[in-house]
Amino acid sequence: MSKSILVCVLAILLSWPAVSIVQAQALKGVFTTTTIPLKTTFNLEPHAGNPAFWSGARQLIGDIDGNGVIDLLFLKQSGDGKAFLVYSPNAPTQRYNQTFDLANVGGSVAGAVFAGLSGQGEAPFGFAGSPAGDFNGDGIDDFVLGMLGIDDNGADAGHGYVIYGKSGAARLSGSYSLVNVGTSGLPGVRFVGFEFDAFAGNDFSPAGDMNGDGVNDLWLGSFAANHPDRQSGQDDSGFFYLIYGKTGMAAWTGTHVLPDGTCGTGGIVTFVGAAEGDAAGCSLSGRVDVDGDGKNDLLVGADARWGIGAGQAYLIYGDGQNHSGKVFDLIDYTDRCAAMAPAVLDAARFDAIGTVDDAGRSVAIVGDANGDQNDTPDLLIGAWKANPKGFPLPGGEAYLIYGQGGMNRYEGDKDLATWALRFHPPSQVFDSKVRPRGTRLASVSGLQEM
Ligand SMILES: [Ca+2]
Ligand SMILES: [Ca+2]
Ligand SMILES: [Ca+2]
Ligand SMILES: [Ca+2]
Repeated sequence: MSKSILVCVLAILLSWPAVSIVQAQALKGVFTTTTIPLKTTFNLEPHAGNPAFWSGARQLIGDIDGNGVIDLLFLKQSGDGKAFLVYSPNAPTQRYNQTFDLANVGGSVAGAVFAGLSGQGEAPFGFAGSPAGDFNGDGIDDFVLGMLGIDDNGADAGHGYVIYGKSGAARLSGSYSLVNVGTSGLPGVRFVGFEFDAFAGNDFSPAGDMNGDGVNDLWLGSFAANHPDRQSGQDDSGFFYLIYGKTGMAAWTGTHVLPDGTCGTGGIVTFVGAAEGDAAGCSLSGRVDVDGDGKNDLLVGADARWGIGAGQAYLIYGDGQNHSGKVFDLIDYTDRCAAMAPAVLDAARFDAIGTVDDAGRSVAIVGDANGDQNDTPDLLIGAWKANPKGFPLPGGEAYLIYGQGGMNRYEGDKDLATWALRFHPPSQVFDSKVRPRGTRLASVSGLQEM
C-alpha cells in the first residue's frame, strides 16, 4: 500500500469568528482527495446566543449513503445540540463552488438532522462525532455521535450512538431524534456510560478491523470513568473501549451499558487509565498501521486534566487477536482478567514536557510528514496548556513525532522533549471568545491517502 501525505495540519490558533467551520476538531480518518468537496461553503445556522457554541467540526464522516462520495458532518453544541449529515452529490459540478445553508439540511439540502435529548442538564456539551467505518458489515459506512453529559445511568454517564448508513431510497433523510437510536426508527446502537460522571462518548475513532473477523471495529472514550481498583468517586483515571463490530443478525442494536472494569463483556475490550485524574481516552486516533506490521494501531491521549495535568499519549499496537471481554490496565498494559499468563499489549508512552501541559488533549496519526519515504505514518500530540515561552497565559504546543516501524518502532516510555519536533505560537493567542475545548495550539488533525 502506497501512502503519501495529503494534509498535515498543525492548525489552530483560531478565534471566533474564523473558528466557524474550519476549526480543527480532528478530521480523522483515511480518505482520498477525489472525494473531498474542497471548495464548498456551508452557512451555519444562526444562534441567538453565543455563536461560538458551534463545535465547529466539519468532519469527513464516511460514505453514509453509499453513492461513492464521502459525506460531511457538522456538529452544534448550543441549545440541545444537533448533528447535520450532509450528503455529497455525485456530480463534481454540484459538489464544488456551492453554498449550502445548514438550516435546510434534510429538506432542500440532501441529508439528515439528528437532535440531541432535551432537558438533560449538560447533555449537549461535548457533542462529538466520528466516522465508524462499516460497523455492521453491510457494505455501507456508519458513523457515531456522542453526548457525554446524558444522565441516563447517573448524572453525566454519557452516551455514544452508532448510526447505520443506508443507501438509495432508504438513505437517512429528514429529522431524527437520538432517543430512537437502536430501534427500527433509527437503526444503530446506543452505548451508555456505566456510572455517573463517566462521560462516555467524549471521543471516538474508527479502528479498522482489529480482531481479524473482517468487520470494522470502533474506539469509544469514557474519559472520566473511575479505575476499578479505586471506586472513590473522585478517581477519574478514564476508560476507553474497543468495540468489535458485528454483522448480519448479530449486528449491535438496542442499548448496552459499557463495562465497568469487570471481566467478560462480550464483544468489548476495556482499557483503564493508569493513574488518578489521567482522563485516559480524552482523544483517540486509530485505523492506521503505525509500525508497518499490517495491523492497525491506536494513538490515545490521557491529558491528566482531572489530575495534576502533565499528561501523556499512548501508542498501542494492534496484534490482530480477539481480546473480547478483557480489561487492560495502562499501568503495565496487562489484562487484569487472567490469573495466569495474561495477555500483554505492545505499547509506547510519550510523556509531557511541562508539569501542567495537558499533553494528549488532542492526538492524530498523520501521513508521512518528513517525506522519508519509509511509508511510516507520523504522530501529532497537542498540549493545550503548554507555555514554553512563558506568556501570561499559555498558548499551547503541538508535537510531531516521526513514525518508526519494524525493529525501530517506539517501545517503553519516551520523553516528548527528546522525541518530538515542537510547534508553538509566536505570541500569546488566548482569547476569551475561544471555545473552551481546544482552540489553543492543542487540536491536531491529519489526513492520509490510502
Ligand atoms: Ca455519500
Ligand atoms: Ca454499515
Ligand atoms: Ca473486527
Ligand atoms: Ca501496527
